[in-house]
This record gives sequence, structure tokens and C-alpha cells, in this order.
Amino acid sequence: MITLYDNAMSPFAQKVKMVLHEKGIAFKRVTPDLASPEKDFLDVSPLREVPALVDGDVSLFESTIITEYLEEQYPQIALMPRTPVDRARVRLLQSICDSQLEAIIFGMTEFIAFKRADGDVAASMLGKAKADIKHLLGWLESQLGTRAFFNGDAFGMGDIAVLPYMSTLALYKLGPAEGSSLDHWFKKAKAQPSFQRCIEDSKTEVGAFKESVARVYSGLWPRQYRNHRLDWFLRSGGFDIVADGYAKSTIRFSQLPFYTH
Ligand SMILES: N[C@@H](CCC(=O)N[C@@H](CS)C(=O)NCC(=O)O)C(=O)O
Repeated sequence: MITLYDNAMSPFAQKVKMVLHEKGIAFKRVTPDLASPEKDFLDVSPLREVPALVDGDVSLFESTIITEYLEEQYPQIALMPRTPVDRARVRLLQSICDSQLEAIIFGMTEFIAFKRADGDVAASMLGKAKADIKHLLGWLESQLGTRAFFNGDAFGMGDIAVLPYMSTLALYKLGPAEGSSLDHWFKKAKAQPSFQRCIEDSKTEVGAFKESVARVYSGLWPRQYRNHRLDWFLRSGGFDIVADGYAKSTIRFSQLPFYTH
């Protein structure tokens, strides 16, 4: 049976779980302690991140690599569109959502859940985040065009790419404008059973996430500021927050893959 190393709050892991559910593939969930990972987990996930997946002799990390593997290895229920141009369009959605959109939502969570700053700095950076999100929602709306789903006529990988992020934006009351085509899509897409199962997992694990806040403050679980996340903080006025968090070990940067000789 497939093992998925998971965290219910992770949008990256939700993408993989939706693909597994949509394809009807049975799997076992393991939720590793990301603050002090065991060697077994690091062997499977050398970047110390969820999701990671083990399927027999195959062990993989990086959500989009995993979803592509599942699509090719278990093709009976296809989730990618048929034509090369539509497949390229879906890959663009995956790329922009997992880099730019994720980074801004991560940044907002740093203020809302992890209280990185208050007063004028928080207000200014949250204002920048809201403006960036509005911009990206406009881009997503143009990508959706007149289609019923990002994937085309039916729910698929294109929708899986966007849905975890749109769901967090809706929680932050920054979802699509009422009555917009993005709003119509969101209402249909979030009812998908594969997504509802992810929401059930996150409801049962939200308590553990809240407890983790104290571990961040005490330096036991530095949050990972990498790539677009770091870029967003720096370009939005967060130089001092990053320097302070790094000095106090509440922020870490990316790491090279763990390995043993
Ligand atoms: N590029 C990776 C990103 C995965 C990722 O960032 N996962 C986060 C959870 S959302 C994680 O495991 N972070 C480790 C930590 O917080 O210590 C992917 O697409 O799978």
C-alpha cells in the first residue's frame, strides 16, 4: 500500500491527497514531526518537507513530481487534460500557484498565526499581500476564461493546482468576488469529495497546528523562508523581520538534501 507523509494543513500535501482520492488509490497517511524529523522520514523526504510518497520501491518528494508520477503510473482515471496546449496551461497554473500564490499566503499566515509583526509594519505588509492577491486572482480569472473548470469541462489537475490556495484565501476572507466566474468555479470545485476529505483531515489536525505556534516562538521549529517566500518578505518591507527571526532561530532558509554516505 502507498504511504503518504502528510500534514493536513499543507497545500502541497492536499494536492497529492486529492489526486490519490480522485484516482481511487488506497493509501496510508503518516504525519511526521517536522520540527524534529526522524531518520526514516528524512530518508524519504531529504528536503524535510511534506508531502513525500512511498509506493513499493519508489520513494518521491516534491508535490508536482509526485502528482505527475501518480498520473503516469495510475493512468486509468486521467486527471490531466488531453492536448499538449491544455497540459502546458495546467503546468503553468501549478507553477504560479505553488510559487507566487503560496508565498503570499505563507506571508499572511506569518502575520495572522505567527504574529511576526504588529502596528504599522504588519498593516503595511498585509496591505501589500492583499494587493498582490487581488492581482493574482485577476490572473487566475483570465486563465479560467469561459471554462467550467481550470482543467476544461470537468474537474482535474488544473483545479487541484488552485483549490488548496483558494480555500485558504476564502478562510482569510480574500476569496473570489461574489458572482465572478472564479467564484462560480470555487463553489463547484470545493464541493468535490476529494477536497472535502482534505478539509476533514485539517479540521481534526488544526489543534496540533495551533500548538505548533509555541514551538516556533521558542526556536524549536523555525519556519522555512525560501525562494518566493523569502522574495515576498524582502520586497514587501520585511527585511528586519527576516533578520530578527533568523537571529532568534524562528526562521530558517532552504537546505540541501539530507543524505548519508
Ligand atoms: N516544493 C515542495 C514544498 C513542500 C513544502 O513546503 N512543505 C511544507 C509544508 S506546506 C513543509 O513540509 N515544510 C517543512 C517545515 O515547515 O518545516 C512541494 O511542492 O512539495
